[in-house]
Formats: sequence, structure tokens, C-alpha cells
Amino acid sequence: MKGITRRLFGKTVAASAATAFAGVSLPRLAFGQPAPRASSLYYPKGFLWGCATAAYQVEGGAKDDGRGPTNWDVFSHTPGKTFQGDTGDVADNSYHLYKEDVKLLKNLGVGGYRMSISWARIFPKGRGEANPKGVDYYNRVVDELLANNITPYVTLFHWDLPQALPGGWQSRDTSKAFADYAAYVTKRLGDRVHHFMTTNEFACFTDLGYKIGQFAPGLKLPAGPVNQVRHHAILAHGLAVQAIRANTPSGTQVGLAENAIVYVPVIETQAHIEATQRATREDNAPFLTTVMEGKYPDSYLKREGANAPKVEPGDMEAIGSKLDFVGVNIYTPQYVRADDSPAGYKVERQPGSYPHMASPWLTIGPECIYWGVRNVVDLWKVPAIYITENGTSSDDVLTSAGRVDDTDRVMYLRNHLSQLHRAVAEGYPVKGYFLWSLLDNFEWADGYSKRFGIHYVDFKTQKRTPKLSAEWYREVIARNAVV
Ligand code: PNW
Repeated sequence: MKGITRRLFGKTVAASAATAFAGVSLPRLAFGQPAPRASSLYYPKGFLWGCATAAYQVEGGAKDDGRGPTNWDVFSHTPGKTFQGDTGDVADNSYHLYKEDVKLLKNLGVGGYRMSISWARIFPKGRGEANPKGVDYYNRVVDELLANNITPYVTLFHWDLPQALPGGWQSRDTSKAFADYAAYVTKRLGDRVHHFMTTNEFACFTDLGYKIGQFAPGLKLPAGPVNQVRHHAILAHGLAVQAIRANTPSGTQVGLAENAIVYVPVIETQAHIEATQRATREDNAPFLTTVMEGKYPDSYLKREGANAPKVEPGDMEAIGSKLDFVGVNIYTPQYVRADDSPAGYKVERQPGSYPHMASPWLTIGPECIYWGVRNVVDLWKVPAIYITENGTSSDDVLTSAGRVDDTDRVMYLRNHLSQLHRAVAEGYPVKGYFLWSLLDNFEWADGYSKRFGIHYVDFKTQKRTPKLSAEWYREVIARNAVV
């Protein structure tokens, strides 16, 4: 041991002499290896760094310029549904302050911005007559981004559904209305926007809304109707992919943003890794698995029996439409082991002492971002994958000096980017990363009680203040490396 230490010590001295000569003081790597620069975890040239938001969470302007009411307006205005009755009526007022938000993006140096479009601004009743002022707004936002060299990545549905659509996602007509809306809006933006995501997180707007009741519309339906809601959601995605392709120039990149359950092997042995793959395919059956395979897995249909979704001719073909990329929203891990059960895997219960961030569901396991990418790419051979969301809530405090030192968020992000680097280094086709979120915003049922932004928002004055994490992210982007 001693010998090794001495040898490495010698190298370290030489390294610090070299760095001193270069005129910069740089940290050293462990084991005495000289750090060539500030970090060895470089990302490939052209890697896209970005931030993400969603319409209902940031825009406000709920009644402005002809926007129609949505499921989330109704839900958030229903007593007892959101934290202290918080609503998205005003949120970050980005409907009016979008230029300021683009400046924040510009200061960070991001290359991309993931935003969503409010369907009810374009079609206030979900279908029928379009509202030109809604389209004008998104034209302005897109033009402002492009004028600042920021590439827009546009999600067409991030949970705010026009209230006027009867039955919401319980109705098959909603899937068709979505495709018509997708056709209409992408035709108008497609000359300048080249990346579209159909939907965001199937499970959140189907299961949480129609099975658990925690999100709009707050229903608790039995298994059969829930499976039908899920089917309408993936059908909406599929029909929208077809509609976008028919209405945009060739080369337009179409994908989705999905929060597949991310499984991490308890130990990195071949058996546990294979179990993790099985679990990924099985437990994402009604959503990503079916979208990627164009077919409900037999095991899912068998499990659901009489409750299985009713499928019409042409549905599966639409649902399985080839995608240009897959976006994954990654926050937390689930651990899996191989076992002797018929399924061949077991999902581990997390012990009570398992650490989490400010949101109790946000358990910490940075390797989930590596495994999230690896499982999806290995299972379905996707040509390109983006991290369409990753980030955390924190109990942020704005000091009298105007600082928010969110060291826990920096810790969380740095660890995830280190693990994402592993996927990149192993050759997985990770094209970009969108941090959730640019701003503190309306965190759904948690209202404004949970802050996810790298900019602090004073919701009374709408003042935005960059947190320590914004400073940190700016440095990551500038160096194209984990710092
Ligand atoms: C995502 N969970 O939602 C959404 O896409 C965002 O709109 C949201 O603000 C962000 O993550 C932070 O929550 C999730 O319970 C909601 O595991 C819940 C969960 C995961 C993601």
C-alpha cells in the first residue's frame, strides 16, 4: 500500500507543477491521476443541453386570448384537490413573461427548450373552430427561441385537456380530436419546429387521473375502464404520430416523453441485469412496451383477461408507428432482483430509511438514469434517446442576500449527470438532456409547495432569481462536462 501511495504521490506533484505552469489551478483526481482539465466526464460535441417546462405549470393567462377551460382548471378549482387550493391561473405568468424566460435560457447557454402547447389555446373546445390568438402566442415563443439560437422541442400534450371534450380520455373520440389538433398545430409550427413529442407520461394522465384520482379528473374507475383510458392515450399518441408526419416537412423528428418505470439491478450480475430487462418490459406493458412493439404483450392481455382494452382495426398499427426518438423522464429508481417466480424477477421494497428529496416520492438513486437509458435502448433498439426530464424538488430558501443555495439539487443533478455519462461513454445514443425545470412552477396536486426550478420564483412579484443550481448548470453547459 505504502509503495503505491508514494508512487501516486510523485505523479500528483508532477501534475500540480504542470497545471501551475498552465496558469490555472485545477483539482486533482483520486489516486493521484492528474486531471487534464476540471473534469474527466466530458460529453460528446453537439450534445444538447436544455431545460423543460409545461404549459399549465408555467403559463398562467388561463382566460387570456380565448383559451378554453381544461381538466386541470376544473380540478385545481375543486376544493381539496391541490395543496391549499393552488391553481395554475397565474403560475409563472410565462404567457406574458416568455421573453424574460427566454433570457434566462440564454444566460444558461442552453441549446434546447422543451415546452408544451396548451391544446385549449389552439382549440378552446378541443375540436372545431381554432383560435388564431393561441397559435400566435406559440409562434411568438418559437420565434423568440430561434432568435436566441435555442431549439424548441415541443410536447403536444402535457396533461391539460380541453374540458369540453365529453368523457375526457374515457372517450375514443378524444384520441381522434388529439390527432386533429396535432395535425393543425404542427402544420403551423413545422416550418420552424423540427422536434415534436406527442404526449407526456401516459401513466400520470391515465392512472393518476382515472384510477388513483390524485390528478385531474380525479376519478377512481375499475380495471376495465382504466385499461380503455390507457388504450385511448396510446392511440392518441399513435394517431398523432401519423398526423404529424402527414403535415410536417420530411426530417421532422417525432417522439414522445415517457416516464417508464426505471429498474436498476440490485447487483450488476448477468442474472439480475436480465431480470431488470424482463421487469422493464412487463411492468411498462400498457404504455411504452406496447408503443415500441405495436402489440400488447401476451402476458398483459392474459393478466387483464376480460378487462383487457377493446381494440379496433388499425389501432395497433397507429400505436406502433415508428418513432425517431424516445424521450424518457427519469427521477427515481426501483430495484429488481432475479428470482424463481414465473415472471423471473422481483421488485424490491424500499426500506423506510431509503433517502429521498423534498418530494417524498423522489427517492435518490442516480444510477437510474444510466439503467433507464440502457434498458430502453437494449430492449427496443431505439435510434435516439433524450432525457426529456430530470430534476428535483428542494426546500429552497431565498436569503436576504438574494441567494438560493440549493446544494441538494446540485448534488442530485451532478450525480445523475455522472451516471448519464456512463451511458454515453458506453455508446448509448443519448442525444440530449432537459433539466426539469427552468423555473419553480405549479407542481400539480402539490401546487406551489414543491419547487423544482433552477430559478427561484417569487409567486407574488413574479421575480425570477437564479439558484446555485443555475450557476452550476451554466458551468456544465459551458464546459460540456460534469462539474
Ligand atoms: C413529471 N411520480 O411528473 C412531470 O412530467 C412534470 O410535469 C412534473 O412537474 C415533474 O415530473 C415533477 O414531478 C411526475 O410520482 C409526477 O413518480 C409524479 C411522478 C413522477 C413524475
